Amino acid sequence: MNLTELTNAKLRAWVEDVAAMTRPDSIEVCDGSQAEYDRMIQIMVDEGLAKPVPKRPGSVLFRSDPSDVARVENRTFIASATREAAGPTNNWMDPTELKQILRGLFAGCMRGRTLYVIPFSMGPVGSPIAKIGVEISDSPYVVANMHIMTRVGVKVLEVLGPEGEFVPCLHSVGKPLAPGESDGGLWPCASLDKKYIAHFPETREIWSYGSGYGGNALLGKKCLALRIASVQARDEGWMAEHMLILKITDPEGVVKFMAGAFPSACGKTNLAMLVPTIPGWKVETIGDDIAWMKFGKDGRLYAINPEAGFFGVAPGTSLESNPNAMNSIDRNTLFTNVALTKDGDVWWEGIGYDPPGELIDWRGNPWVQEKGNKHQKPAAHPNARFAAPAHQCPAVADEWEDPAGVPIDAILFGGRRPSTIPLVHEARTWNHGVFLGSIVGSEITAAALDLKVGSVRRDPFAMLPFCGYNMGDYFQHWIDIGQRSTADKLPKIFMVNWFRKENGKYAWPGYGDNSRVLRWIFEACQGKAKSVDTAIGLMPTPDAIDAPEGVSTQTLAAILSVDKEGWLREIADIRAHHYVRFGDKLPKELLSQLDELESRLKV
Ligand code: SAT
Ligand code: MN
Repeated sequence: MNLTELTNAKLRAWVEDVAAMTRPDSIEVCDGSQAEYDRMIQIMVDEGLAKPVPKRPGSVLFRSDPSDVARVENRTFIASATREAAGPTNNWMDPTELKQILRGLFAGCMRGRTLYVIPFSMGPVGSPIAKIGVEISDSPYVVANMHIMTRVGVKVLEVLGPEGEFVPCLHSVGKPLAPGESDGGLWPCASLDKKYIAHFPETREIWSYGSGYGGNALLGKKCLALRIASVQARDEGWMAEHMLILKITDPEGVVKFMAGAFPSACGKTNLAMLVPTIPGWKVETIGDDIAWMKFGKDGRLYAINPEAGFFGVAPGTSLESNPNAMNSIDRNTLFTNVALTKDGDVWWEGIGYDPPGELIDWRGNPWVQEKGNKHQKPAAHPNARFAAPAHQCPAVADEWEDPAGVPIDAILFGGRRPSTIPLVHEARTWNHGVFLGSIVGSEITAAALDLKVGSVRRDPFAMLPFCGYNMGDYFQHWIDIGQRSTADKLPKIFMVNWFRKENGKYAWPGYGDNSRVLRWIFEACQGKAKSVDTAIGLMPTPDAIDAPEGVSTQTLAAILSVDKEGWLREIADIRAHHYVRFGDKLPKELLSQLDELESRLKV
């Protein structure tokens, strides 16, 4: 499609302004067709930027620049009008100053390249919960990935119409080409100090320069669906959360929906695609990373997955850890920074089998496994990714594209906590649940970093890198949401911890056995769970959860008990190191939750 076919005047004017600034060789409006996707892949294969993976039909591999392998949090900015609006957990820059720097970088930056206009919908096209964005990018890698991760093209322009609102998302790899120059098979990007992932919350704009990778470049994901959407959600009375969404069905056919927030590397994708070890139970996937939740007329919270694909970490993914993910990526998948086998397949550490002979590693060099050499550099980058369409997941739920969303029965919070936090406990009230979300964190071991044992890196609601405004105000927003409905309709809130250790070893097997905990949560939602009231909240009775194989009754009892001393240390840490950061933005309700918890523990 070309520019003249854009009927939305605001969109057309924006594209024209950007083109005048960035000076691309040509402009293309993406229609979202399979032919367009295939053409993008072909362009990159011809350029030497993509390598076919013949063992997985329709799949290709990309090797990024070593400086461009992950999100860059110290180059990510929330440029709100004031520093206070961004809050203590975000990098703030003055919006006028930042725009000036960016205009300088964007000037002429698309020379020698095509400017792609990518209209996309976050959420099923036309859903009342969905939002439209338009990304301008000079990267065919971004176009192809956006085809998988979002809904792209003509159908989105139709919903947008001549007057509709969209979030403008401007992206460039930041590497203009001189006449006759090409990328020569090398991943284009700018040096680290020139990368900017910039958000302007008041004007709902995203400007991303210099990175081609993942959350820095696929602007619908973390930039729009979390950072900008969290601001819109605050203003409009809904929620944009870093949460998986799953559907769970009991042997009688009763269905519940659960959403869960966990920091990175805590197994969100695995939980969303879990294969239960308890007979007769079924878990199906709605989403693995982001949930948008709005109140329905019935006072319940309805969630959609705004994405259309999975952008998962490859290393560690195997038929054992996550068969549904493995079966989702056997075709039509874009791999980035994994290793390639001689016979045309991908390989990574933790795929579940040894590499079949010599590989090409993620940097493009020959690589032979040196068994027993713990210092050998990995063949796949630890943050190597797959992007696969969600509909390819064998466990995807029928409702995954329901425009109305699914009613959420339970919200789970969790992190990696070797001690203190039990396997599961239930918040007494909504505000108690908000308290639990606000203290989410992962424990740092003395061995790993030279920090005090028991010190915790807090990642409230798993939103630390993704909240587009002051985290104290975000806590308040959660409290306000609880005022908008009644306890019988609001989701019940739970904290889980799959990572308790005993004598240095994991006390709980995790993965499919987490279904045993989900069953108790399910029963709690029905008011049927065997529970005891404790100082920290409601907990399963000793016989409420069946011990999986290899877990003794004593161990299970230990991870289901209240560690009084541990919690008192936890409270002291929250007071001294966590809550103080938010100053007078900390909602008084959370401070009273902390005080009440402390006094309950001290009796
Ligand atoms: O690179 S992404 O931000 O898309 C993935 C992640 O870091 O969670
Ligand atoms: Mn994530």
